[in-house]
Amino acid sequence: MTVEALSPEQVASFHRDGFLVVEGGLVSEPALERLRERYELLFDREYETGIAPDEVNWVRGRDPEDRTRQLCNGWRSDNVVAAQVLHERTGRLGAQLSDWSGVRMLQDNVLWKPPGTKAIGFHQDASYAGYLVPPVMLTCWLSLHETTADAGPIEYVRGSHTWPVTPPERSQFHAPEDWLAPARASAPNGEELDTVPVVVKAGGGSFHHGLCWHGSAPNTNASVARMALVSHLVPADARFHHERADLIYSRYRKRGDLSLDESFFPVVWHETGYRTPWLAELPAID
Ligand SMILES: O=C(O)CCC(=O)C(=O)O
Repeated sequence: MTVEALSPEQVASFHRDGFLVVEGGLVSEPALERLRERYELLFDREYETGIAPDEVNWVRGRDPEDRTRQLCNGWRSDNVVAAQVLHERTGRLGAQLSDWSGVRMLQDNVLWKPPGTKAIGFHQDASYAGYLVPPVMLTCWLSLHETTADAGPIEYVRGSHTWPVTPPERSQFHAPEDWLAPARASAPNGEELDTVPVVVKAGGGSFHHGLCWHGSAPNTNASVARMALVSHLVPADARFHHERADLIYSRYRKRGDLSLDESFFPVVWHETGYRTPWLAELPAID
């Protein structure tokens, strides 16, 4: 059974902690196996649509085996991934938590963390959103495997969504030795970090506020491969900043028009019932 709405208690706990863990039911059973198969193809650079993801941070044979395998905007390359990260359910639940009237896809992440892979440095997603107005984000993290605390699942610093935004330290993102250091350095008055690993069933996951500090420890579990699929969402009415640019994503900014084009940033859910029309062409995966 999939989760179609969140309870008032779940919404309250998201606002209190800056994240919400959902034990299961965010990905349907039939979709799980189909999605896992797509990871093999994507990291072999076999792209169903003929289009490469916007960022390819690991390629088999090119990059060290102990790195977390990561792509950004795998949905442009693969329609099954697109059907999941652009799912209406994700948008609807995201809107419930954020109080936005509509939700738009900014960017996905395809993450694969086999045993022995290193950490992802702690960061705030919204610190990467300075090229947008408003510079906010809400993230949905889906696990395609059952997770354990030692398998390097995403981890949150409880309550850190109330801390100020800190500029991103890109060199500390992939495989840092001290993955918690950026969060520790940002903690007001040297506050102890209350970290919470997301331990869920396959198909479970979490939502987090754009300012909530998070990352993941190395995968020290000998048998859990740990694949995750992430939707970074923004309000449906978000626009490009007229001046501040992102090195990669501002390539989609048109001259004389600051709107986010729905071919690249589709509206996945809106309270009016609107959803970007081409999303109806994606395969049914549930
Ligand atoms: O899955 C991970 O290791 C980290 C994911 C992440 O940073 C994110 O979802 O923003």
